[in-house]
Amino acid sequence: PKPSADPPATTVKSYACQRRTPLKHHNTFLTDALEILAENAEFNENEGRSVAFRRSASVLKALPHVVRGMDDLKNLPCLGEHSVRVIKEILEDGTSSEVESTRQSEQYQAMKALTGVFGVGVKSADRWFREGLRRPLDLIHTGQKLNLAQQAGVQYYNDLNRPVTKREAVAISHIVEKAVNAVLSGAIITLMGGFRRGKEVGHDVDFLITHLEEGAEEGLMPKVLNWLEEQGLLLYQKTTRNSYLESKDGPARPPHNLDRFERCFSIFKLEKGKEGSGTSLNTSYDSGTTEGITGTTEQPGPSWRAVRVDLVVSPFSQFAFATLGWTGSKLFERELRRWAGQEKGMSLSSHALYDSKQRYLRANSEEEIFAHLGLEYIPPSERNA
Ligand code: 8DG
Ligand code: MN
Ligand code: MN
Repeated sequence: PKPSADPPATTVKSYACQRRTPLKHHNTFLTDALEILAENAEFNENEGRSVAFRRSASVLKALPHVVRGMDDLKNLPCLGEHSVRVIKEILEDGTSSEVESTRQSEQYQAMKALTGVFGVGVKSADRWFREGLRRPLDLIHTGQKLNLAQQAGVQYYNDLNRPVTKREAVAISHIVEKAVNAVLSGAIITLMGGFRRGKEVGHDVDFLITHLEEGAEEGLMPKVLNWLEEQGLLLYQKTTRNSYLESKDGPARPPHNLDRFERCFSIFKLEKGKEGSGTSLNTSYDSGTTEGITGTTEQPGPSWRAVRVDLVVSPFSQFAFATLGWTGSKLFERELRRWAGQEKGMSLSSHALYDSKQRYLRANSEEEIFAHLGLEYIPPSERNA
């Protein structure tokens, strides 16, 4: 057969969970812009608009080439009229006036700064913005009433807004392993979230903890936290039952399963110089002031930093679902649940999958869950939707 004149047009599937999205892609100049608009829509509590921009951006992340002209957008799914207009403007003028004015706007900047405080959501940030507050320190200066999470958020603001490196994530892994092993032998600890998808930095470190022996994981979270507390490694923690979205669109499940599934938002105290022990590399996250050998020189700053850590405990029977649910990205997760519901009449959560007849579908691996959903398996490194 003769080669055709035109290369085949790139086909992109419409759900993010049907396609491969690498961490590094070719269209950051467009996706960054669309994600500013998505973020701004979130600040205005317009979820529909925010998701539309995120879906558009995500499609461009999956393309194997740079978008150079409007022709490159032909046949692409999910690109709404508004997103197309923004893309067109950037392709023609180099920038989008809407994106630039959003970026410069007092509201966007204040909302970004205020929601950048751990424990502060859009609702509080918006109320403070309307009261004239602009920066995290304004919360202190105007004597706002803050809950414990927000107090910690303000106190450790600088550290928590400094990216966590892979090296630091590994150091935290060692601490979590030590803590878990001290209170229960044979537990399995897995790094989740962005680091599992291959990211080199993150805003936090996410862990999933389970045990091969069903039930052995019960009561583990408080014991681990006690141990960490005694060692002086915890700056803040809040444990909750993991009932994420379950009550809204989740299936009926035995209540005892829900009861023992726990999560913890925490802030760890990580000693500087502890990260990367065992290698001669000494890449410090700051201005290069960390000495290779600690204790022999005066440190100009504090000898530790604060790091956000999320811990989740799952019974082994739910481990595959929890693994899939905590790997991300957030959009990938959202699209998986949308696919399950809209295309298969199924119901997926980080605990279970139920088919259209409310029958529980067992799975021992992520691969089995994708298969139940009729999806090609996408490895974590390609879930950066
Ligand atoms: P980052 O920290 O590097 O910024 O990126 P990330 O690791 O992808 O983001 P994350 O905010 O730490 O979220 C990691 C995954 O955890 C994400 O896929 C969504 C999931 N997740 C939450 N909250 C909850 C929850 O309450 N329940 C469940 N099941 N999953 C959640 O963020
Ligand atoms: Mn994370
Ligand atoms: Mn997290």
